[in-house]
Amino acid sequence: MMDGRDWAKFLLPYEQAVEELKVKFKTLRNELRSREEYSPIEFVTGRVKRISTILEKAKKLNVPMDQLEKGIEDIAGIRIMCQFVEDIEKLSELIRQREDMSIVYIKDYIANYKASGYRSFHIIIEYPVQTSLGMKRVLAEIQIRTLAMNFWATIEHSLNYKYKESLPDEISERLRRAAEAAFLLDKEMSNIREEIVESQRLFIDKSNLVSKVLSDIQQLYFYHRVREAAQFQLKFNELWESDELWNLSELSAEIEAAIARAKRESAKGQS
Ligand code: 0O2
Ligand code: 0O2
Repeated sequence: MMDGRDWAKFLLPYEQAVEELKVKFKTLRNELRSREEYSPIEFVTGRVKRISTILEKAKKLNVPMDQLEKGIEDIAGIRIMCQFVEDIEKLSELIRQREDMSIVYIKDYIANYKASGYRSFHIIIEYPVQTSLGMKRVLAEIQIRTLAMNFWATIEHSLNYKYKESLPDEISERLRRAAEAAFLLDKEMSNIREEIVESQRLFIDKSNLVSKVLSDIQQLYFYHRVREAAQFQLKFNELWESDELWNLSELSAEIEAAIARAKRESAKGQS
């Protein structure tokens, strides 16, 4: 109790905020997983800053002891890990839309990464907690980062903790290079992901086209175009066996034209 403050009581609303926010973001992750089969949230952690680090930070930032609530924004801290860099934007949009917290400001350490190499997207929010004494708004920091950014930050943080300010220059330089490597890893993973999504799309397009060609051939039988239908079936079999299905759209167009001809002639015959 450095300033006669009852720290346990002071930290209570922050503890409540961290617990509630963890539950909310874990629930959001589960909800998105069941609704959309994919969630931009991989996992969520949270912590209340330790008293000693609150005091150190207050000293570093010249925050008077009676201004801690406004001056130290990360007493309550939530960390959300994502698989891909693109998820960070999606997630920050979801946070922007929420009505149970409001954004105070954003620190984009991805676009403007720190000299140390640190990358992460920080959102400072104001969050209302309902206490037995009424509603209290507390500040909280949400750090959003990829798994690679988190891997780097966790190790860099523990080295900095161990060596304090005296990290040898050579190690700092190697850490900066490691941060660059993590950044390239994220980029490569995003590229791989895009290719997977694209090949899944092509696969769906192809299987839709196969269904369409086969049902169009059936239609020709319906118009008694038996010979034509058999010829198209033969062509389809050839393409299928030689694995040249990219020619399928040409065949599909030919069959469509044959159906249109058959329809015209059948209409003429009826009139
Ligand atoms: P699950 O089902 O394991 O994902 P609490 O103990 O209640 O105060 P919490 O959130 O349980 O708080 O613990 P903490 O330490 O704040 O958060 C750790 C959560 O993050 C745990 O999930 C870990 O499993 C998860 N986690 C940590 N590192 C990784 C990681 O590298 N990958 C993945 N996928 N998850 C990680 P839960 O909440 O126990 O649930
Ligand atoms: P903790 O709880 O130990 O993580 P400043 O430090 O003055 O530049 P400020 O006001 O502290 O800026 O806010 P900033 O920069 O947004 O940093 C808040 C938190 O971001 C830090 O909390 C870290 O968690 C993380 N962070 C920022 N820079 C780095 C970095 O270079 N390396 C790592 N590993 N993390 C960083 P604390 O205060 O360190 O506390």
